[in-house]
Amino acid sequence: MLTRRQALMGTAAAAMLPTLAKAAPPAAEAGMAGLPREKVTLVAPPFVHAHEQVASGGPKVVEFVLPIEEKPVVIDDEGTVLQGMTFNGSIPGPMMVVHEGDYVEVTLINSAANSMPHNIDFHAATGALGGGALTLIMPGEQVKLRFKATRSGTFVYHCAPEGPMIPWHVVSGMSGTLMVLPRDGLRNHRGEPLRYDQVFYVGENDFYIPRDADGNFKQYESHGDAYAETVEVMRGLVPTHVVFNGAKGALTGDNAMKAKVGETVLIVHSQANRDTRPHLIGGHGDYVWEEGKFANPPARDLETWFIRGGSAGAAVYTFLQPGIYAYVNHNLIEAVELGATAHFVVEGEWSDDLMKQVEAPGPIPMN
Ligand SMILES: [Cu+2]
Repeated sequence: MLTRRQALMGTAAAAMLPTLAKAAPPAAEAGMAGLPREKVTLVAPPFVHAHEQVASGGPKVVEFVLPIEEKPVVIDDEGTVLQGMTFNGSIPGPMMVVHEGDYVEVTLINSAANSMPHNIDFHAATGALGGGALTLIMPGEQVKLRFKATRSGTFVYHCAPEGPMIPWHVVSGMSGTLMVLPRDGLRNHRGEPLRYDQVFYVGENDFYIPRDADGNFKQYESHGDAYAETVEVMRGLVPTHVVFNGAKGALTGDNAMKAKVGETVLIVHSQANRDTRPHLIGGHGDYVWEEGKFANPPARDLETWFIRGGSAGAAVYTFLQPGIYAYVNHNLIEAVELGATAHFVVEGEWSDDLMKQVEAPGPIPMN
């Protein structure tokens, strides 16, 4: 006999609960008691909450609060509306940073204003569907999950409620990234310390907005109204939008990311659903962890890197020239037509040695 809650959660996840509930022995809890705790206030991407690159102490419990908000989101400059689902109100969800050996403790809150069950699957976590089996909550509920960050790297987290709800929630905006830094910070291919001056989190999303008979994007009153037709578009596997930070143009113009010549920037790029190929036009990836896992030495001098759908990669670059750099998904149709373009505005002094216009454009000499 299933309760309504179990029915909504799905029997597989519900069946795991009794076993899992008694799994934590008291000894483990006692060990936790001695650890220092830190409460982190999350910030909206592309920015990342303040954090140490090299851990100054031993492992701790890092506490995050992650409210879920279902809301319409405008995703392009024509006013197209996605029936969005968000962690912390942003698409992508906020980036969280801890160190290897720390415990991540997340309070997930599904507000009563929401209409659906949600949960969270951390690719960085071990067991219980990445925490998904322990975190499924109805509107009006909250849940607290703790897991040990045992592997360093950048890892996607996403909502994964059940069946067809999984891809729908993910392509509605419910994904983000957890970065687990090595305790002694990042290292280059020779094992020497690598530090960054700034970190930016670029979350890429593919959206599937249905069109009406005239080819215009349709708008719906609610998530429920949007569901059936959205799934039809999803099944075609051709996104109508491929964007950074939840909307076409979200990281260009006034919202461009800013840096200075000589500054070293860490760019974390996630795609929870689909492959992508980040490229910094006019720059490079000095050190790139395509798979985002810091136990592996970084590749060097990359022109374009590959982020597998369902993962987050990391690239370090020191800007050498001023100017506006486009940072794109180098499927250029997706970059230009579908929205996957961001800008870095970089101030500083130009190096003629690195590049110089030797002759300005002019007529081809007759001769
Ligand atoms: Cu969800």
